[in-house]
Amino acid sequence: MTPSTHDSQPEPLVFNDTAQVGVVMGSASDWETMQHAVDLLKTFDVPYDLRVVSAHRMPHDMAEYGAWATHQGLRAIIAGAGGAAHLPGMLAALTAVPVFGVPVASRYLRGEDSLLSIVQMPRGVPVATFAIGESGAANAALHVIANLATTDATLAAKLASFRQQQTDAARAMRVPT
Ligand code: AIR
Repeated sequence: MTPSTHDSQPEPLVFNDTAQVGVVMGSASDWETMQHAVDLLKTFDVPYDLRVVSAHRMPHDMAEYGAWATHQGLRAIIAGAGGAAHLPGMLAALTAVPVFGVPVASRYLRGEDSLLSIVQMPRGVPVATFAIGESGAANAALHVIANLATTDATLAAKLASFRQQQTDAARAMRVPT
C-alpha cells in the first residue's frame, strides 16, 4: 500500500557532525528572530547545526533530530517557534540534551501564545524559556555560551570581554535631551 503523504518517511537528514549546539525553528519565517541567536554563536565561534524542523509539519524529522541530538552529544538545543509552539517541548521529550526555548512573536497574539506553549511544560520535562522575540533569541544563545564557558576557559574569557564591552557601552550612554 502506498503510504499517505502524512505518513511518508522523509529522506534521512544530513547533520553538521561538528556541532556542539543545535539551532532549530518551526519555519523559515522564524529566521528574522532566530538569527540573533546564530549571530552570537558565530561571534563566540561555537559550532552549530542550523535547520527548520516543524513539530506539526515534519513530526518524523523532529523525532530524527531528537535522536541525532542525543547521538551527537549536543550540549544544547536552541529551539524557536511561534503560535502553538510545540517544538521546544517535544524536543525536550525526545532527548535529554538541554533545550532553550525561544517564543517567536505571532501575528494575532503577539507571541503570548508562543510563550505559554513553551513555558508551561509538565514537571519532569523542562524547557528553559526565554523572552518573546529577538532579545529572547540572543539571550538563549548567551545562556548556552555561559554554560559552555563553565568548562572552557577561552570561551569564559571571551564572555567576560563581551560583558565588559556591554557595560562600557551602557556607561557611555547619555540621555538625548
Ligand atoms: N510553526 C510551524 N510549525 C509548527 C509551528 N508552531 C510556527 C512557526 C512560525 C509559525 O508557525 O514556528 O512561527 C508560522 O509559520 P509559517 O511557516 O506559516 O510562517
